[in-house]
Amino acid sequence: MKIIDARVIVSSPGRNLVTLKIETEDGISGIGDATLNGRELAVVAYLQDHVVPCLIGRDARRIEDIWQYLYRGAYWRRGPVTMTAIAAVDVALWDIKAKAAGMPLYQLLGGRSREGALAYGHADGRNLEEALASVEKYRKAGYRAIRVQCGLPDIEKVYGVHVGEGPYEPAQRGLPEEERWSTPAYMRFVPTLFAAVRENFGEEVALLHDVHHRLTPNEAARVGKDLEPYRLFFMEDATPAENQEGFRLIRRATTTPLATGEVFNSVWDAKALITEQLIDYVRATIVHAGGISHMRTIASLAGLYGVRTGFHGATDLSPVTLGAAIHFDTWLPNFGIQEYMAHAEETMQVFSHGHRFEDGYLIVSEAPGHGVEIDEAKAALYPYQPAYLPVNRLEDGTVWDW
Ligand code: CS2
Ligand code: MG
Repeated sequence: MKIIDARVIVSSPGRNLVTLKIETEDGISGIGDATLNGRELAVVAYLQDHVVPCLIGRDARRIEDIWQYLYRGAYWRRGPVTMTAIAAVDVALWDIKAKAAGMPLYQLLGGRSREGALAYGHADGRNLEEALASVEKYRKAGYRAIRVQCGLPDIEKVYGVHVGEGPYEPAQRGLPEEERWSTPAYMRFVPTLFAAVRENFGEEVALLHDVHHRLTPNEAARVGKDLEPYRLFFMEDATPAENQEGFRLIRRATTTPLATGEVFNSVWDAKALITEQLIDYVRATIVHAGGISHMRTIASLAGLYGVRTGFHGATDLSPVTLGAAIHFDTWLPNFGIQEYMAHAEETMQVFSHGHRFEDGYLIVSEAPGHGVEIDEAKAALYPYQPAYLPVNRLEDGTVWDW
């Protein structure tokens, strides 16, 4: 089954998205997501200049050999650009193999382990009143798990709080915007937020929160302790996780479940966190961590240590990643939870899929492959426009983690 063509499709339906399409001599094609928010063109160049020329003529059935060729053969291994490019190839090849076998991807991985993947939605508000109203909206929509993010008094823009209509989109056209942050204001407010949510919505709904890398390990320990009475499903990205050992300090201080890893791109980023059981959920995801093949490595290691997956699922991961993730979630024994942000209407003009949200769960597509397709003609209607994530600063101007 020779690869006869591989092309990179850059499109901006609602936001910049990059898709790799691989075609074989048998007439079967597959697609993979290659989107790296704010650095899209770096992955486009890596694929077009250094990967695609090496793919033509190879056997599309040799997924593992091609993965090893692109990983070990690059010499300069790991990193978000390299591993996103490898992921796009990997997912497209798994899509092709499943289509050739005439089965949905989850069957090829090992079959169903659950009826549906527990999903969490994003409730948010500029203030406590708006945040509570947003939680109510998600409860009425049938979500069993809800992430809650809220603005802070006197802070203009806070991660996870959208302004205006349409889904939350942190990347803004043009050069990076700068935002201001106050850790003390945040640490004072966040227990109040979850006390109010529990008071209004009771103990049953699973609550999640994304700290978004902004605390030191000791500050994270404090917030984890302060949130214990509200029994979160997980507290995410409490501190920048390149300092894996920093989580030892948090773990010693609090029983609030911890999740991290959406910025990870290989198993090596999570090895200590998993083997020392410093986290409860690993958030690395298919598009940025080397595809389905490498995510199986990460998820299998996690499973040995009681760590479950909690795939990152923001709208800057294309519908292709969401589709592939739901297949992976449906199969994986140590699945935890799937982040689910609805993509913009424009995005869904370009991509089609067969999965659905039902009673708080994501139900996988039964179509052969991962079930997601791209309409290249419609994709061409949305040209790329530079857009960047914000840069964060403390109130004294110090650059901080966004
Ligand atoms: C966030 C993301 O969904 C999440 O948990 O951390 O929205 C993240 O900010 C974006 O994916 C960055 O591109
Ligand atoms: Mg996050």
